[in-house]
Amino acid sequence: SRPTAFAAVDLGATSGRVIVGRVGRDSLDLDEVHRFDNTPVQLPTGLHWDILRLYQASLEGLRRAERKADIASIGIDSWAVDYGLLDASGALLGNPFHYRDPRTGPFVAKVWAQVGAAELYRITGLQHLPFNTVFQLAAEAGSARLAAARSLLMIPDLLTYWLTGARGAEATNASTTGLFDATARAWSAELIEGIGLDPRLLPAIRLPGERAGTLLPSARAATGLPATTPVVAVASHDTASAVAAVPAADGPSFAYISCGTWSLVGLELDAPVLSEDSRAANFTNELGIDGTVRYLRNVMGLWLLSETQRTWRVQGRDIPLRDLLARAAQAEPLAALVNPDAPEFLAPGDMPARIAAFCARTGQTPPGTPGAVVRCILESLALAHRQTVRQAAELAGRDVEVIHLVGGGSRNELLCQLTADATGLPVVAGPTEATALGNILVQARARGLVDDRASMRRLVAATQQLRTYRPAGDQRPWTAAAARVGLG
Ligand code: LRH
Repeated sequence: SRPTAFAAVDLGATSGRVIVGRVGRDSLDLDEVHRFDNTPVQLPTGLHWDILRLYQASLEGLRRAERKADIASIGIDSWAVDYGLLDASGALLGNPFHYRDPRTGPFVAKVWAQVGAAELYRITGLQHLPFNTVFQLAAEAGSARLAAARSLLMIPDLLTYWLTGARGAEATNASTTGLFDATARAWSAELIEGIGLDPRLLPAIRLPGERAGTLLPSARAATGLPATTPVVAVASHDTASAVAAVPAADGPSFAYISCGTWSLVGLELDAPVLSEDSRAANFTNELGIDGTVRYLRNVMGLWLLSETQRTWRVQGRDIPLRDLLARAAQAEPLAALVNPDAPEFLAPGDMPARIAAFCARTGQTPPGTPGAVVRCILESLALAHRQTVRQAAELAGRDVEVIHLVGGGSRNELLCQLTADATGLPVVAGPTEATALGNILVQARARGLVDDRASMRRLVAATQQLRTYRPAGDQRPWTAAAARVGLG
């Protein structure tokens, strides 16, 4: 029989894409029909997403998808934690904030005074990040916008609402808010009321695979797709979609690194780990498909490199990535290192200067050439990968035999090799478009074309290009380097 085509709208922090995925019994092909930049806008109120532009580009992508294939359904995923607020008429109140906007800092203490950091973790199992939805909402408390709000929709749920008119809260993304009970797998009324929010703001939970709705006339006109085209709730948190498409075999225990703007590093578990040790190590228990737990920690990721490149470009030094990576490969190993998760690397800005300041502060000679700066970033990420995989395994009581590195970062050969070297584990790199694959496979499963998680992963492993990096060289310099920057 002929393959069935699905459309995935996948919005990342720096770019978005619309991909047509064709799923057959033994085949899985992706066809990128639209790719666009995602450029946030600095307004007097703070850093915001250009949400209408993202919606417009998604519609344009769906229009191109319609011309390419008979689209069986649509799925939408994006980054986590951010949201739009709707008023009583269903209109969007202002532009959603970008999670890198620094306004939430002072409100962390306020929430901890209301519910307590330990209690927050006991209920939500969520890692502490200053931009978690709960802190963003605390920063809005008492504002006219929040007073006028009748619904809170996470970004993919907001676009789903614009396409279909149906409101819901997809579970994997809801699990990143800090308002979701990791054990009950439902909104936590206790927390929501504890921080003074009206529980009616939060719509009913939808599970990945459930149908959200069909296209409104406005969406139909913009895309040319039939009115009956379903929008399916996928694992709408991009990281959850990526983990769903990790091409791991059933057998050996695997860790994953979903590597793009962030490196999301961890394990897939059946139940949350809510221990005090886990909280101290700041591991998160976010939801995956089929009730799985994504036990992981955020590592700053290739954001450090993309901001470095952007800074150099602004300064008139536009060095292509290929050249930078070639120079980094030749630079002196383990000469200068940073802790990529140091708070000063979170906000947009001059990363080379911040890296130099970090090195100076910690008694290291700052990297002097672009190649050395990039080497510093990639080795520091490899060390953070190593620390996080080891801690996850220890805290969850599991052995890890292989690391699957998926996402855009899997194209970075140097980073893959350094991660293998630092961890002493084989790194299976790919697929690059894991998130879109996970999005499409959940839709295919909802249609009965694939049956379970294991067969989804087998199909990815059998059809996508993967490359294995074996650890080389001596572990000892990595161990010494890790101790130097507190990543041991
Ligand atoms: C990656 C990601 C990550 C979140 C961050 C806000 O795109 O979804 O899982 O922590 O964005």
